[in-house]
Amino acid sequence: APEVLCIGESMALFVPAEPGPPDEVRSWLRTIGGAESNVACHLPALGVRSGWVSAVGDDPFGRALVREVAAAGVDVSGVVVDPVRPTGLYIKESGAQGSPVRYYRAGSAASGMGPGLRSRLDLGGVRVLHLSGITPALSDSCLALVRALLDAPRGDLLVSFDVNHRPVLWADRDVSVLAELAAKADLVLTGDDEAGRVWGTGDPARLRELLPAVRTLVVKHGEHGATLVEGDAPPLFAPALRVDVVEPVGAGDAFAAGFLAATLRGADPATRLRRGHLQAAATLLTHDDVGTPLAPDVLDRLLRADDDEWA
Ligand code: KDG
Repeated sequence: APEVLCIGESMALFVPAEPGPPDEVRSWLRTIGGAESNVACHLPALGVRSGWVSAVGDDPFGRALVREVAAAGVDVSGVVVDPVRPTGLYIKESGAQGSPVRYYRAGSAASGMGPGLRSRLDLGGVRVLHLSGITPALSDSCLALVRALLDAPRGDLLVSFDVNHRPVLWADRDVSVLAELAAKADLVLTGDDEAGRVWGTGDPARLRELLPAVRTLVVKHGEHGATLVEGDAPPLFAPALRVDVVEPVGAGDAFAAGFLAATLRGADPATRLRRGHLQAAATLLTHDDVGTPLAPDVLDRLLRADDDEWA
């Protein structure tokens, strides 16, 4: 059984396969992406069993998604095939300065997920349920699903919530919903920029006060580093690794995977943040949403290095 179950939409991802403005590009490389499946795809390489649940269309992109996520070692047995709605798509106009992302996902199979999915989940042996703020923006039924997951009694199961505020998805929706949902999770990951849009502050101490029931809060400060606020311990900042960014999309998911894996293995707080940064660095160095993990000897050296070798 998976230790970490990630739920959320993944899509076929198209990136230009030749230089030029997107309206002139004729060759596109088709890969896959989606915040939650990105997290799931990182985990097996980190020694953590993972699963991914979503709905895909009964179409070639849906089949490709399921096959390619499974190829990363992820349990995809919970994925539902929607006979009518299609698999969503998105395109990424690559660049180190942030990549404009365009979605073609309205009415997608995953947007048809709803609270009924909860009773079909096999949570036996699952230690972490990983969700993100993308799902509640997809449709009213997806919002109801996320609410149902956060409201159900959960015993020892830990619910992790990555805020992942995507402004285009919230254009017609009330973003305070994200604050309401995050407040019910056990672990919240957020960038300070998106926290500013959701809570009006990216300050870790202030966010801690706004999320009193959240046990573990990680606030990411872009290329500078991240702050962990957990229980009653004083906030802990860890600098990020300095890298020459090729393309940033997916770095947050990589961070979440590294942090979750280290947390499940009982690592100390500083190591958990470093594991997050190292996994993010590997993704920042590629055009891919997931990327290739850094070599084990490089990881070991960086985990033991002094802070001043970092940011
Ligand atoms: O975190 C990366 C994701 O944003 C990307 O893979 C696409 O899931 C995606 C989304 O909805 O933005």
